[in-house]
Amino acid sequence: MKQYSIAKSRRLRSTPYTSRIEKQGVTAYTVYNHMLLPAAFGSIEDSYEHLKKDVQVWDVAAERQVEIQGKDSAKLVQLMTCRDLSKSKIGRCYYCPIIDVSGNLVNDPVILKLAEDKWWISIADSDVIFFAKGLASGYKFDVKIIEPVVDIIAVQGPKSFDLMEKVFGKIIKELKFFGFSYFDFEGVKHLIARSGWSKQGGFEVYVQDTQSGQRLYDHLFEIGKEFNVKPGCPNLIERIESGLLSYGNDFDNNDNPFECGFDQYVSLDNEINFLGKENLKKVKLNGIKKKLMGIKFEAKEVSLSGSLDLKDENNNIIGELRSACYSPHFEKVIGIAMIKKPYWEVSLSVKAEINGNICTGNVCDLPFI
Ligand code: THG
Repeated sequence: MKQYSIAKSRRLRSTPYTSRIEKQGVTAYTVYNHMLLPAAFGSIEDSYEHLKKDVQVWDVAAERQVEIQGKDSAKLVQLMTCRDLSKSKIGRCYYCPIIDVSGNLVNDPVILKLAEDKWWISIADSDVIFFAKGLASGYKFDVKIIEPVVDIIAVQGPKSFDLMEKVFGKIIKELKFFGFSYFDFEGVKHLIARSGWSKQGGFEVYVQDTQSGQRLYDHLFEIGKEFNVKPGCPNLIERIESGLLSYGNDFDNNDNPFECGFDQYVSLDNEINFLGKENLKKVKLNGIKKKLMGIKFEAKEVSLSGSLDLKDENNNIIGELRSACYSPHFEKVIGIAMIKKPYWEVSLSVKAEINGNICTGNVCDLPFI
């Protein structure tokens, strides 16, 4: 396949770590929240094997924060998400679908409760800040909304615990999954959460002091040799096998949370008040007509640059393939697809044209592993 370079500009924002990852051999970028997000350092299969075995440091500054502060901040945050945050605690992260009036998804961020009146919405790739500002103005909320200077470094993989202990001490291993606290590096406090966009374990450092963050980035490589630390990035294979969904790829503003399997994050029957609640009640009553499922194909290679029609044996279109990769674990191509009712049977046989060849596959449940 012919390769193209990406034209940089002010509009396509760099990160504080861009010059470092370029020295380290980044080979592909994607664009996420109008910012560079590394997509490969050479072979993604090699990176996948390394991520499952050792530890990687990722420039995920493109996971931008929308900061909501002020007297009405809790009201505004709850208005945006269908997840019940009434019992949320300071020092915890919450995976929260953001929903519009129609009940469709706007984003699927991690929300951090920093104080009773201060929240960070750690967004996927859509402009949540304008949605938040529009709501705040329409509802006349007393809030301040900004995109603060926060540039996340993720440390992911089974050896991330030992690497992070070497920098921050034993205490970092006491962090619970989706908890966060503040840890010292060379006299600077950094907010660190036990989270990250892989299922191999790890941490995310929400860097606010850019210079200290850059020193931390370098330090992780200096002291990480014994753990075979390497630069990395969110890995397509690992995230599909693990069932981590991607806004804009697997689902978007034409899909609702029930269609995406987010049922456990939707609360309809209590006191909470969010934007799309009435429409989601109707969806729940009437039932959904499409849903995300997995597909396994008898193929060894795939690269998607859009969605791909899926057909049954009689050539009826049964849905669309939205993400796919070759899975070393299953030794075949696997993918995430939006499947129309009534084609939701596990092991239903499907066809798709992949790289010019008709491939056959079978529907399965998510997650794959
Ligand atoms: N970390 C931070 N910000 C982010 C992401 C991240 N913003 C963009 C994107 N990733 C948002 N999407 C997700 C999707 C899944 C998860 C986190 C962010 C995730 N899910 C866990 C799971 O599915 O097992 C836990 C969910 C839960 O609470 O049960 O981690 O990665 N800062």
